Amino acid sequence: MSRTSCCRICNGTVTEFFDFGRQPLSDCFLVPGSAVEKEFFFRLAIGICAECSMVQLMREVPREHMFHEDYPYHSSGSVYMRTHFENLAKRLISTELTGDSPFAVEIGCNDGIMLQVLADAGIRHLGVEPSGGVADLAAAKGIRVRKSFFEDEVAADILEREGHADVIYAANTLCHIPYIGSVLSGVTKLLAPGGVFVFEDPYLADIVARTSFDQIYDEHFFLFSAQSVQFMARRHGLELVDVERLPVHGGEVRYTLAHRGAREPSPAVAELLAEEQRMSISDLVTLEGFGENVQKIFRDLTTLLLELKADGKRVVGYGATAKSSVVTNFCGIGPELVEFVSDITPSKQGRLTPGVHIPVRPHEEFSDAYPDYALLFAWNHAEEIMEKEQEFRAAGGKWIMYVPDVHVV
Ligand code: DWN
Ligand code: SAH
Ligand code: ZN
Repeated sequence: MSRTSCCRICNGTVTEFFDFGRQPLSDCFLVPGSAVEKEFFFRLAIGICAECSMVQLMREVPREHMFHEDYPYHSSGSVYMRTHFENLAKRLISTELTGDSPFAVEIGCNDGIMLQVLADAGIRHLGVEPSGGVADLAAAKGIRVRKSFFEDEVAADILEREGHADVIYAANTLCHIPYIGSVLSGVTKLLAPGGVFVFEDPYLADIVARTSFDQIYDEHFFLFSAQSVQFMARRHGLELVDVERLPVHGGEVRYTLAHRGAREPSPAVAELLAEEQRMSISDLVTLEGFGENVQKIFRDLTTLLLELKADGKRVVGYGATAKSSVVTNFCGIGPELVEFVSDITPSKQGRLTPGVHIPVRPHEEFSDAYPDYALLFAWNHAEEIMEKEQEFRAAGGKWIMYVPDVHVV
């Protein structure tokens, strides 16, 4: 039985290649004792459009369910990510924001991790951020934030009030927006004739190569490739002029779009497109193979956790990531297998993880009595975390990893 839906980019036919079944909202951490029957669930499945090759979810979750006052993710939690965004901001300042009164807009600025650098440099900027709590954190740092979803009408209003933007930037946000056509028409209006729209998101080829299936969840509506982004850009009079592979969040690509004809595309674009062809990442056969690898991780992880439980070992989760929701709910990993999840984010602590309801505890509970094993849900921050958790290793602790396969280190 094949299932299909209508492509959000081109109205073509999207064919499903993997079904994760019934899933909760990945960033909805419950207050203990609250009405669990009110928890929102939906069927998480993913497919690819035969026409434009955009990989996308089969069903959209209403945006207000995900991005609201209590959105719990704080971008500034990772020191490595702070450096990553600082480097990007400095580069934009020296290459793009060089005119008389340059203006930069960030879509999804969260707690201001990137805009802080522009604000400190005295650059005119505006963050557009619908999640009130994190927007307030950014505003408290002196960053200009507009609390709304970025879309066509909002872009038109910003244009009227502030004029064209020399840079429009979005990190880990564009892939969150099913109504992306409205965002791109807004960008086309707001972007100065010689300006750039730069965005970075998890890269389909890395997800397939590493079987990082937990990048697929409610918030990640699209998984981009150079091929699908180029097609999408052209529909809006934009051109893909540069691509850069990034090591963050398990492998991303930073795409640069400009008005068509405004800039000469870099050779990196053709090179990445050719590599995608070689890897056949947009072939249904490749994506179905990915699905088989996901099933293997699922079986191996469940088996390992059951064995450790039978041996009386203590296992604690590390990082209450949005990504981990699909892992725990797909594999059926609850508090009987994972005692609690350690997380440094105050808004997640004291709550229960979505669906399977594992308690989230502050980091001190991890370091005060190290478990035998830590299941690294924040595997994308492995380098940073392993560096600061050397005492856990020294105390005999072991890490359980599940990307690209299940192994213990
Ligand atoms: O795309 C998205 C990315 C950028 O952020 C959003 N849809 C939601 C969110 O996804 P995530 O929750 O999977 O992101 P992270 O960055 O993998 O989350 C890391 C989690 O781990 C945070 O809750 C903070 C926590 N953490 C920790 O407890 N100790 C992180 C580090 C680095 C640490 O040392
Ligand atoms: N840029 C940050 C945050 C990523 S999390 C980082 O890379 O760490 C995704 C963010 O996108 C959330 O803060 C969410 O509130 C925001 N978001 C979701 N839809 C949006 C939209 N239509 N316009 C602007 N921001 C949006
Ligand atoms: Zn399509």
